[in-house]
Amino acid sequence: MMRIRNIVILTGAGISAESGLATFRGSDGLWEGHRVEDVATPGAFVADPHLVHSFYDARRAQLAEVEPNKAHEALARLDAEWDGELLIVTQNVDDLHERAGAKRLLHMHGELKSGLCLGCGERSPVEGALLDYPPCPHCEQKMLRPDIVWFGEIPYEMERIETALMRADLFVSIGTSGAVYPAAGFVQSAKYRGARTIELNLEPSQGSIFFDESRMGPAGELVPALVE
Ligand code: BJW
Repeated sequence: MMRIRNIVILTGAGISAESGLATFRGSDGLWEGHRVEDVATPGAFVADPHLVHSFYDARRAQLAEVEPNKAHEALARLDAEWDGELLIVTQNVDDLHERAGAKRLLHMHGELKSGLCLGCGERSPVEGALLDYPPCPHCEQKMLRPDIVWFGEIPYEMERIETALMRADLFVSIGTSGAVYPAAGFVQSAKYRGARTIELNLEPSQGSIFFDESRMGPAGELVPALVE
């Protein structure tokens, strides 16, 4: 049995589902009532900034009503206790991993509680509504857009992720459908480098065949069981 030192964990919307946040592609998916292309592309923001700001402002406000669940808490415990390398790469734009206490974490698709300045390109924390057009704290211009990686944009920290994947002995994917690249390809990168690969999901993901092991069920049960 290979000794595990370096772990990469990829999380998706399914890990936050038991906290009450909708996933993207489920039957109660977030996109119901919104066409993806209406809100999740740079072109859509240019065409209708009011609609896009309203959508993300509502989701940012919803964060105050939800709490991290057992899966977030289990990963935070693993982060605190694991003395090898560990990186939690989340596709989620919520803040539930950090509220559970995770530190070795990056948000590859951006964050609801951040704004990206169209003037100076700086990222800054946002608490209220971007529809109020708050000024950028760096350049003072009222040009903040949601700091969300939309289709056609390059996700954050790809180099750091690729480096971690190259060093990983274990890759765990939790609550993601495997429908969106480049995250959907991480399992193949990790496997190519020799990592053991495990998926935890309610149902087989689109990349299920690439995993050495698939455990099906709710993240709130499967993640604590994996970590303990
Ligand atoms: C549970 C559960 C429970 C439920 N317990 N499980 C053709 C081929 C390949 C690629 C492309 C292509 N055409 C275009 C592309 C690229 C494109 C892409 O992938 N498109 C696809 C539609 C094909 N990708 C991009 O444009 C990306 N950028 C890019 O590729 O740049 C080029 C580049 C990159 C790197 C290197 C070099 C070049 C950017 C993608 C940005 C994605 N953004 C979004 C929207 C954010 C806005 C927002 O939040 O509103 O990010 S899309 C949306 O999907 C969101 C999510 O992070 C992402 C993934 O969704 P996720 O998390 O998997 O959620 P679901 O709902 O799909 O799945 C949930 C799962 O949980 C399900 O399986 C459930 O069963 C499960 N579940 N409850 C456990 N309790």
